[in-house]
Amino acid sequence: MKIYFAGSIRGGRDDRELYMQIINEIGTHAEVLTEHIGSESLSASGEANLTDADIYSRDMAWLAEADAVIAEVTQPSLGVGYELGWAEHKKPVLCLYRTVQGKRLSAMLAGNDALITKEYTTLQEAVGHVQDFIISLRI
Ligand code: 6K6
Repeated sequence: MKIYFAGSIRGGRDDRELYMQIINEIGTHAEVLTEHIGSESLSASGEANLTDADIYSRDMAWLAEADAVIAEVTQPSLGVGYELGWAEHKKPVLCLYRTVQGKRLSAMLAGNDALITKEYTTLQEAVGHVQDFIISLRI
């Protein structure tokens, strides 16, 4: 099974380490097409050897190839929003949102029946949501 993991890059890298931990968990059940999203060397300022057009073409090809999408959506990101809009109604999609005091997830995700949205506070909870989602894909 191939999973496309989506997380903020130019939207901000504050949650990078969390992405890496979620990617590691997904990787114990499935192939993660986008492992680089958690990479320390992928900063918000760039992957110098790829043009934006290269990144777009590569990522859209991976998205089309994926069996499902898992997105960490706490840090708002135009790219992640675009990927989710493309994937809805085409693939199963799990959105993980870390509860942050004083903030709320966009209604365009929270109110969207085409997406499974799960809130969490601890990594353990996020891992549980990933496991439940992957089990549901196998049924
Ligand atoms: C990083 C900084 C500048 O250029 C880079 C390299 N860029 C990307 N590499 C890989 N995937 C990317 C890149 N930029 C966007 N994406 C895709 O969009 C990823 O699959 C993420 O899920 C999402 C992040 O979008 P932004 O808007 O936060 O960058």
